[in-house]
Amino acid sequence: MCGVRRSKTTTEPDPTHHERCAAPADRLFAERRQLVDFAFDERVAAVFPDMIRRSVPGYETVVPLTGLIAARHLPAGGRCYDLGCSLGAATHAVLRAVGDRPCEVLAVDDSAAMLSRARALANQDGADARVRWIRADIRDLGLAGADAVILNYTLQFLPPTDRLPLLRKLRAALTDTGVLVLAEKLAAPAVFEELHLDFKRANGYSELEIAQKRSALENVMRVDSEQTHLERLADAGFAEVRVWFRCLNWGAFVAWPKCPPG
Ligand code: GEK
Repeated sequence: MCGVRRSKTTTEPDPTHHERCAAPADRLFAERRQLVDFAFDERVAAVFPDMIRRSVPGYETVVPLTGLIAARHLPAGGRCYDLGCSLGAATHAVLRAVGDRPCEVLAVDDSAAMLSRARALANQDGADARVRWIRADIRDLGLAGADAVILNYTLQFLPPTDRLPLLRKLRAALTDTGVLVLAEKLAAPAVFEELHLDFKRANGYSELEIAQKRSALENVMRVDSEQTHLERLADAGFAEVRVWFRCLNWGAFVAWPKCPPG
């Protein structure tokens, strides 16, 4: 890989961020309720760490590895964007992976509830001056000079027609030695969909919770296949795209604007 740096680190989840995020259990869909579209509001933000850990197979592996990938591309003084940062898990993974190296992490989310919790969590032991928490719609955000862009589990919430324009914007904002990390739920064979439901059941979600959440997400989260992602990233101008993680119907991609991996 060209223009990359090594960092001394581990693939364990960040213990401090992990502990700080000791969130109440997600019971949002446990009682029968009137169907409304899923929103990243205060109720979701309050249980988010528990919700995402019990719902997304591989999340606890993808987050620290995302930090390692980003850190390899961040020179001293480099800039990383965490788009759809929620409570800042990937941002903390990047900081952990870069150690003391100076850098700038711009953590962006359009949910006021998520961002205020992210800020509060980050400030618990004193804010890291390298992070800026920004409330914005990532489609309207001006980006430049990006050495790493993280877009984990967020593209799937944009209207499909907005996805390619966003990826083109990210490609244009990345330096030649930069990297995009993209994680998503994927359209996949029925057997993986079924196994994903088994994963949720094994993590304590009831049939009612699973069914109600699925209905709430129906108009909000639309997933693409692995092939669609690969083709769209190429269309957006990335020279090299690889799948670096797959677990059932979830996956993560790495895309390089110019320099193919070594
Ligand atoms: C993690 N990356 O923990 N602009 C800005 N933010 C948005 C937009 C938008 N247009 N649309 C959605 N979001 C995180 C997890 S969660 C994934 C990401 C999930 C934000 C939204 O507010 C939410 O915080 C995040 O994207 C998606 O690794 O909950 O499945």
